[in-house]
Order: sequence, then structure tokens, then C-alpha cells
Amino acid sequence: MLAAQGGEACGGNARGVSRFPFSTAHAQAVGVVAAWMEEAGLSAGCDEFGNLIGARPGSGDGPTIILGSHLDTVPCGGIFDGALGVVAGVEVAAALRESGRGLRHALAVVGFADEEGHQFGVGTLASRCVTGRIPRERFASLRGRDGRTLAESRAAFAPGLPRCAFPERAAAYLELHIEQGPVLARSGRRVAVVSTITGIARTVVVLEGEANHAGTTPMTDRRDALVGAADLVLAVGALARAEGAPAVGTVGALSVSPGASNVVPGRVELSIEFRTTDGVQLRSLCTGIGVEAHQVAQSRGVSCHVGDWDLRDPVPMDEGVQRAIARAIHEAGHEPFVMPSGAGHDAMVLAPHVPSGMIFVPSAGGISHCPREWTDWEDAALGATVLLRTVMLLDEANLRAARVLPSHDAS
Ligand code: HGY
Ligand code: MN
Ligand code: MN
Repeated sequence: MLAAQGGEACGGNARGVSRFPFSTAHAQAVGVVAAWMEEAGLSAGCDEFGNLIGARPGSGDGPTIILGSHLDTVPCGGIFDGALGVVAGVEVAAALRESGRGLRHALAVVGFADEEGHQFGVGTLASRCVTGRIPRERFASLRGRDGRTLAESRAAFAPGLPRCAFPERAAAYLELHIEQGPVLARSGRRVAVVSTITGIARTVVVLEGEANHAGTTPMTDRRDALVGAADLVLAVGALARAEGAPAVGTVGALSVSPGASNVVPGRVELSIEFRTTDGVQLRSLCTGIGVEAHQVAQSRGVSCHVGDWDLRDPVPMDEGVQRAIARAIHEAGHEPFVMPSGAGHDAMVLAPHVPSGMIFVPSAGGISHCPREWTDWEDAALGATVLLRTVMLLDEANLRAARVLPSHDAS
């Protein structure tokens, strides 16, 4: 796998992968996968957003069947999240080439540059740029953790590949991905069809109190932003638990200032993220934490500003594509198990534009987004086999062409 690109020590003796978009590690990974693409008979290039695209024409003039996932990772992530779907797509192309099996439809394999959103704070950024969901005007204002804007990062990214265009019209989008949760591992199942991708609502909350001397400020006189933040962290979990599964709530990032042991925290910034496959429930959670924030402000004597929500509704996968995946799973000798995805994926961005589907394989122990992320190679191979068979089933169908690119980008 691509662990070498971005591999680093991640606490203790764990080695994780930190492959951020437009980084050296990203460029190296693009180079490695592009070589594999060429060997598999795909012409490799990068589009204007740093997405790696390997393409081959079909025998007919049918629109493109797109296989893909993302090449970026979370900090100290695992080696399967994203990379598996890209590498499996290349394997599908290689298998088709070796068997001499042509396709009526064109085939493209995509390694999206930025799905995790760690660099610029916007999840599925690259696929949202492709589909026009991120207006070009934002490219110069979206600033990454490395201080560069998206426009600057794109301009500086030179992985040594020809420039190419994302397929303008597509017949289907398929993504093989690890489940990243415990369902398959606990049930002993080895492969699944994804029915719906969870809705996700994210925001940043800023609490402002008063920095003061930790030794001389009486407890009754404090306006401690971190104590308020602690109330809010507990409220996020309580709200999600009150809604019940599959609702989840997470505070994954929190920064304290001034951040000294002898200073009462004056300011805290924290991320809040809710997820559920029920759009109404998702909005109720956002409203609920707004009420909690107001109460924290009152009780702790701090200001508590909840930022605008980046809210994305749950996205159902295409019924026809789900049926093709289920048939491919059955032909591979397994029971077609259907389940929702608690993780977000690029398929949720492509699905409103082109019939999309996802195939899941198990995550050992349900663990992901950390160095211990693991999927047995036999399961990874089974997923790739199902992906290949699904492509062949879709290729036999007369799939209509759907526009992926916004009309202003279309050639
Ligand atoms: O956060 C997610 O669900 C995905 O792994 N980016
Ligand atoms: Mn992923
Ligand atoms: Mn991920």
C-alpha cells in the first residue's frame, strides 16, 4: 500500500500515515499510483484540483464509469482509508487489461486530493471543487494549516504528470472503502453494500472568558473559558446519546489560550460535529447544542459563539448501483448485506450528480483514523473482486450519461 508516502512516528512505536493534500507525501503517492495506472493501461494525469485520474476509453461511446476514493489521510491515519479504493480501482483496470475484457463504457480511476478536510477545514474538498460545490471565488480565501491558500497550494502542486480533466459526463461512480466501524467485524461479514451515507454537521465554537492569574483569582471571580468548554463537550455527547444510534456527536479539536498552567483560560476554540442518517434529527442536534451554548454562557459568565454550520444531509446511494453491487457480492459467494455509512465519503458528493454506490469491507476491531487501522488482505481482495464484477455488470447496462462537472467547467 501507500504507507511509505507520509508515514511517520505517531506516539509510542505506532507508525501512522499523515498524507495531506498538496504535500510532498501527496505528490509522491500520486507518482507511485500514476505508475501503477500506466502499467494497468490507464493514461494518468492530474486535474486542476490535484486529483489523480487514470482513464481508458471504452469500445462504445458510453459515458465513463468512475472508480475512486481519496489519497489524503487524517494526521497519523491508517493505510487503508481512501487508498484502498484508489488502488483497487487500478487493480480492476489491470484485471480487465490482463483478461483482454474490453468495456463499452470508458473507465476512470480517481484519487481525490482532499477528502478528510484536515488541511483546509472543508471535508470532501476536492470532489466538491470538481462538482462546483465550492465556488472558485473561495480558492483564494480558503487557507490551509500550512498558511497557503487553496489557490496557492494548487498552483504550487507539481507531481510531474500531464494535466487532464475530470470526466465531464459519467455513467456511475463506485467507491470501495473500509467500513471504519465495528458492524462487519462484529457480525463476521466480509463485504457490504452501502445504502446511505450519513449526514454530517460541523461547526466551530469560540468561548471567551477572562484570562487571569491562576493563583490569586478566587474561584468565585473566574470566567474560565475552559470550564465552559468542558460543559459543552459533555453536552455534545449527552445530546447524541439522547437521540440514540446512529446519531453521534464529537468534539475532536480543542485549543486553549493562553495555554499556560498558571493562567485561567481566557479563550477556547473547539470543533463540534454531529452525524446521523436522519436529516431532521441532525438539525435537531444542531439546535440543541445552540441552546446548551447559551446556557453555558449564562452559567459560566463567558461568551459562547457557535459558528455557521457546515451541514450536509444524508445521501442515499443509487438503487440500481446497489443492486449491481449486491449481485456481485452474491456471485462472489457472500450474502449481500446492506448497511449505512457512518463515515463521510466522496461518494456523497458525486451521488447527486451521477448514480453512485459504495462497497464496504471490514475494519479489524472497528478501528480507523489511526495507525491501528487494519483490513485483512483477503477482505481487501474480496472487495476488489466485487468492484470488478460490479463494473462488468454496470457495463452491460445501458447507462445514461450524467453531467458531473458544473456547466461552466464543461468543455
Ligand atoms: O470523517 C469522515 O467521515 C471521513 O473519514 N473523512
Ligand atoms: Mn475515507
Ligand atoms: Mn477518513
